[in-house]
Amino acid sequence: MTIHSKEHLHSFVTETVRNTQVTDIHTHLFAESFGDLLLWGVDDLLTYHYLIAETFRFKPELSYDAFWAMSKQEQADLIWKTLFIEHSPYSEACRGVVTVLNRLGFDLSTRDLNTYREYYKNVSAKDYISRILELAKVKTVVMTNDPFDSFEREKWSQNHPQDPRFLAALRIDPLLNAWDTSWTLLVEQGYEVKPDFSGNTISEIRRFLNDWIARINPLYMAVSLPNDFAYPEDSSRGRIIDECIVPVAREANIPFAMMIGVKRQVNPSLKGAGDSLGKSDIGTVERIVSKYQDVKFLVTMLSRENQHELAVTARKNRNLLIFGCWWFLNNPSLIEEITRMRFELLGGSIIPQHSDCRIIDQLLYKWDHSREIIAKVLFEKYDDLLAAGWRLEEEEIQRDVDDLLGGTFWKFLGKPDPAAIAAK
Ligand code: HDL
Ligand code: ZN
Repeated sequence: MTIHSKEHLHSFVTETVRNTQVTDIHTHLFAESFGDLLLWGVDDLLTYHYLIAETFRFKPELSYDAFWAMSKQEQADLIWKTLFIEHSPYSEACRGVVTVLNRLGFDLSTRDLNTYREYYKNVSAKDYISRILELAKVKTVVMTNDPFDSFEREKWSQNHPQDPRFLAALRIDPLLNAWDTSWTLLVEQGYEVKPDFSGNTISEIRRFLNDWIARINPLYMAVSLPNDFAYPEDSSRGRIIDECIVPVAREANIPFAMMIGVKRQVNPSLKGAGDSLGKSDIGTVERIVSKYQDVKFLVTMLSRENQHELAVTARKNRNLLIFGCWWFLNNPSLIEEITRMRFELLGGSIIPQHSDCRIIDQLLYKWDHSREIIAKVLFEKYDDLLAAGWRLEEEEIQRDVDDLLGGTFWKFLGKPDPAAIAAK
């Protein structure tokens, strides 16, 4: 149907973005078969590392060791008291918890954490996963799978039937960022590698990658890289990228995802909350993606200052697909700024958002909050077209939103969207 009015346009765009199922291309979630690797429920929600960092800011007298010695429930109680009772929870990570509890139908007027906990005593992980995916309208979750994690390796070796809603991504940070120690982990797994790359090391690293690709069928290989990541670089990382990652990605026809800009453990006392960021050199992205134009690259960068140049670099390289407002950028003001800039520079050839969820409950807020912003900016862009006399059709807007929320990702992979096929 043709859209003629601003009001019709606004309601159609808003409802379409709110109701279109999404492929969440980067998360730290796991299918139920991965056991304790899957985090869910209000205590996991409250002990999210974002909230731990924010709690310490109001607790100068609290020793890090005293906090880490607490039980998860004791930590959650302290976080709830500090961030939700003693202060209003308007930071994005706090508001997210409020959104989740509200969407689950809890009575927020009581602010009684123990009442909320009661619900979780009577629900199974299996049922809860389905409830959250349905409420959040997330049809596919891409996991972060770590071949260097012995617990996760054991889970894969048990050959559980795979939940089709949870697909894999092969995460290889130790291989690229800590070769001086990770080479021993490959030896432990039966690969004849040497720290000095002598012998069959290069072919054995490729065998390691190909074995894991065969085992978990990842949609892409991924790595997070420091803000001082350089390329080309005469280093183990530079050599493994050129001689292992790129040829394996090419042969397997899967993208290499680079997540650039992390400063790991700037405050080790905060543990998982101890990472920070730094502005990176866009030249590294430019040189890698332009050198290997027959290989596909997914890239997200952590610094706000890198976003404009990343979008321009994507204009120059069709084998580069940029994604998400990652981590410290996943806040309404920055999502709006970055999404508007990307729509203006790249139209729909982007993946505007991923959730990065660690706790499955978070899908409710990370997607609710981002959908509102994507809809707001998208409406503006369509409204500009309407004002310029362009004919707008509902079917075409639905097509565009399907692409933004997963279609562009699957087309970039050169694979059909399995959830779309299953839904037919
Ligand atoms: O390296 C990554 O994938 C990051 O997303 C980190 O996991 C980070 O701790 C995080 O959870 N960001 O949201
Ligand atoms: Zn992540």
